[in-house]
Amino acid sequence: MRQGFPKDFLWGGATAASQVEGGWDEGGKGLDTQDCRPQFANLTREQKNSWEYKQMTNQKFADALVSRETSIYPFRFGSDHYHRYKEDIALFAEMGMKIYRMSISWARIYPNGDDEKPNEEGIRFYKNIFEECHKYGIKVFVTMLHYAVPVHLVEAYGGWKNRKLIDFYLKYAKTLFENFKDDVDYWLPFNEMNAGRFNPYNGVALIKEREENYDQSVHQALHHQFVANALTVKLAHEMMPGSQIGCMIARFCHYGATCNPADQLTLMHDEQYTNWYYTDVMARGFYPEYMERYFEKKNIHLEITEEDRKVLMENPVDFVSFSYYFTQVSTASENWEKTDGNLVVGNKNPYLPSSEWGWQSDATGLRITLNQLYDRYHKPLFIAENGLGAVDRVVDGKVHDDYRIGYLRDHIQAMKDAVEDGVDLFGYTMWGIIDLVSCGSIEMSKRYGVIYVDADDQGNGTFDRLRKDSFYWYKKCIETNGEDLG
Ligand code: BGP
Repeated sequence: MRQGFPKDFLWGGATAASQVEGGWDEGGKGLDTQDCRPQFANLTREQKNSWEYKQMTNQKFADALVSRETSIYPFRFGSDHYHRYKEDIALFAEMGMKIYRMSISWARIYPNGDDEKPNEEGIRFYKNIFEECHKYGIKVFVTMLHYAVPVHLVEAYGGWKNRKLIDFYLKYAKTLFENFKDDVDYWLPFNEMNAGRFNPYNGVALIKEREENYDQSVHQALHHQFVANALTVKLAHEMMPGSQIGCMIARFCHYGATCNPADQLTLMHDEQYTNWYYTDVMARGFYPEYMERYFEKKNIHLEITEEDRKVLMENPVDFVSFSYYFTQVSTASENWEKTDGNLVVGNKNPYLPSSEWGWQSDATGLRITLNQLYDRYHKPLFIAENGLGAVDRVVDGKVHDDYRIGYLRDHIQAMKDAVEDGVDLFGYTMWGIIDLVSCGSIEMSKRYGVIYVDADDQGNGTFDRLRKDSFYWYKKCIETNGEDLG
C-alpha cells in the first residue's frame, strides 16, 4: 500500500483572470463577458443566489457595454493582481507553493476575439507573470478559457453556438503555445466544461433571452467546445511534443437518497448527465451511448460531423482535473429540501454541514470522487479547485479562519486516503488562494483565500494583502508534504 502523497506532489493555489486581475481596460485588453456581470447593492444572500441575479439578460448586457463603472462591475477591479502580481507571487513562494493555476484572459491577447494580430502588451503581461513564478521555482498550470470571452464574439457571432468560435479559439491557442511553450507546465483548454449546461452565459457565452431553442443551442455550443478542446490537444501535442494537456469539470458527487431502486436510477442518470458525459467525451474520446437517448428525449439534434467524431477519438486528454466543493442527493421524490451549491441548486443531505452559502462540505465525497474518476479513466488526476467560501473578519490585523483550516484539513486527509487507495493524484490547487471576486454571487464578501485582500464588494479599500491563519497552516502542510495537518 502507498503511504502518503508522492514526494513530487504539486501543492498550489488557483485563481482566474477575470476574478483576480482587475485592470479590465488596461494594457489593450478588450471587454469580456465577465466584465459585464453587474452586482446590485443591498440584496439578501438568497437574492444573490437566485438564478435571476446570476443570469445575463439583454438589458444587463446592453447597460454593461456602455458603462465605465467599476463599483457595480466587480470583475473590473478584481483583487488588483494586474498591478500586484509580483507581491502575490512572492507570497505564494513564501508559502512554498509548487504550482500556480491561473487563467489567461482571451480578451487581453485578442481584445475582440477575431482580431488579426494578438495584443503584444497582453503577451508581455503573462510573460512577466511566468518569469516571476519561475524565479521562485513555481510551476505554472494555465487555464486557457475560464469563462471570460471577448464580448465581440457574443455580439457578432452569438457565442459558442457558432462553429466559427472553434477557429477563433484555435488561433488564440496557437498564439499561446507559440509564445509560452517554455513557460507553462500544464495546459487546460476549458474551465469546468459542464458549466455550459448549468450557467450558459459563463460556460458557452449564450444569453438565454436570445435563444429560440435554448437546450439545442446549449448542447450545440458544448459540442463546439468539445471539438475545440480535442483540436487544442492535437495542436499542443504537435507544437509541444510531450506537453501535458487536460480537461476539467465541476464535479458533482451524488448520493442516492435511499436504497429505493427509483432513487438509485435517478442517481445513475444524475451522474451521467451532469458529470460523466463531459469527461467521457474528453477523456475517452466519444459521445457516450446514454446521451443519444437523452438528446432524443429532449428533442435535441446536434450537428456532429464524421470528422468531429474522428478528432474527438484521436485526441483524448492527458489528465483529468476537476473542481470539488460539495455533494448532493439524488432522489426520485419531488419534495426534497433544496440547498445551494456550485453552479446548481441541489438536494440537501441531512448528514452534512453547510457553509454560510449553503454549500455542503463533504470530504468523504472527495475520496469517493477520486476513486470513481481513476477507476473509469485510469489517467492521472488533478484537483484544480477546492476550498471554502466564507465571511472573514480582520481583528487586530489578523484573520483567525479556523473554519477554513478545518475544511482544508478534512479534504486533504481525504485526498491522502484516496492516494493510499491507489489513485494517481498528482496535484492540488486550492481555490481562491488569494481573496477574489466570487464567480457565482459577484462579490468580495465570499472569500476563499489564505491571503486576505482589503477590498469590499464595491472595490473600496487599500487592496493590501494580509496572511490569514490558514496561510501558515497551508505552509506547514506543504512543507511536510501533507503529513502535518494539525
Ligand atoms: C467554480 C469556478 C470558479 C470559482 C468557484 C467558486 O465554479 O470555476 O471561478 O469562483 O467555482 O465559486 P463562487 O466564486 O461562486 O463561490
